[in-house]
Amino acid sequence: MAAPGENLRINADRLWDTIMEMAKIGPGVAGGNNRQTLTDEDGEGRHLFKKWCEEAGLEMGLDEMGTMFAYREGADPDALPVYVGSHLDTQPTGGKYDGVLGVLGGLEIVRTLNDLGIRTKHPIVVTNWTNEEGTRFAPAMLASGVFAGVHDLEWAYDRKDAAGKRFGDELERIGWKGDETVGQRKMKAFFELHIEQGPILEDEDIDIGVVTHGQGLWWLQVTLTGKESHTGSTPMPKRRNAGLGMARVTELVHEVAMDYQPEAVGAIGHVEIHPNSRNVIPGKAVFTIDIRSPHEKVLDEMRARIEAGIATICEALDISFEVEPVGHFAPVTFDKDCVKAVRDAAERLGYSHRDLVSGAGHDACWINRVAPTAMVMCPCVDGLSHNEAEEISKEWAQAGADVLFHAVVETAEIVE
Ligand code: HGY
Ligand code: MN
Ligand code: MN
Repeated sequence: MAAPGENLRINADRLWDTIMEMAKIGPGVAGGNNRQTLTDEDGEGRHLFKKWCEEAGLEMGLDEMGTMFAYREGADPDALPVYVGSHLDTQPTGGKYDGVLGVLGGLEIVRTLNDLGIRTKHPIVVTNWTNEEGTRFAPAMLASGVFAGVHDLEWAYDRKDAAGKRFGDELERIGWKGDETVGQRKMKAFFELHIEQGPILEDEDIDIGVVTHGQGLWWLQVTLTGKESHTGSTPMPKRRNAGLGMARVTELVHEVAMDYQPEAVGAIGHVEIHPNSRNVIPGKAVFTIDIRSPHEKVLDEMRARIEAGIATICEALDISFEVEPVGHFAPVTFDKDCVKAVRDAAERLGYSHRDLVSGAGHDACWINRVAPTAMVMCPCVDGLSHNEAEEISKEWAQAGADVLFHAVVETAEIVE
């Protein structure tokens, strides 16, 4: 396949302005975004993305999970399309670039091809996957998981948020439930551009992460049940303190992850304490453990050690426990040819690059099961993400989008 000329580049100013325009929807309180999945703000962001896609001559498809597929014709309509995208939903205290850079980077590819009057043999489809974050409705990467056959559609519709609202009902409420069967689309390849969400590229002053693998993950929801009682008049030996249990499990998760350094991480991010009153000993604690590693064996060992530790902690405190896996994916190895297209593009364009294992999960991790897939990463300031202070430079966005452009266009094959 003829590679695009090294002078073929995207329009960095237009990409940057488009990202800043999207950032106005669902603003956070500290400069980032709160555009959680299936909220009115998510719906508003979808409408804006659809408007831009239609202005670029794309035809919008929508599946039963609300995933958006903006289709650009190819010279050969029977050729399998090349898909490119990520997600527009954010964390409650999210940044402007997590996910958004990958969706709007895909749109910028189309806009640039339109500017240059370039046709490709294979159609190109810019994609916005519903509920990548999993913060309002667990698990993460929900729609791409249904698309890849990992989750059943009805099971996904039944996921509930903290207020007890169903995913399926909320998708209907915001008016973004499509008719297309999830997963029917066949892809020649899928590419995703994403900020690194870690410090490696910036620390090493490298422009591009060529993502060869993604680490695996377990999300374990733990419910500890003790007994509510007065914080003043209940003698210490008689307490059944679920809050203390949660604190000890939090320390346990950290210690276990530290035993497998540098190839493991672990923390507790979501916590609900009941009744959460200043002078009541917590009778119940519900929280989610997030452990990750590039190695399946490490991941499983960590899980086993943590579950055994929870039993020991609860016995000592006379509290009961339940552990429910609410999210999991095995470590991912991305497609060698797609990874090579990314690496060759960075080389051709003169961007410094290095192979990288993704610390975060991405829709690409599931789509890799049903199509040849690879990811492009760019640095982010201090490696910070899932924080409103998340920041990248326009140059980093340009480097990432240029490499994405070349990888996608080379795979879609330019028609002279
Ligand atoms: O959890 C993750 O890794 C992703 O940000 N949803
Ligand atoms: Mn993301
Ligand atoms: Mn994220």
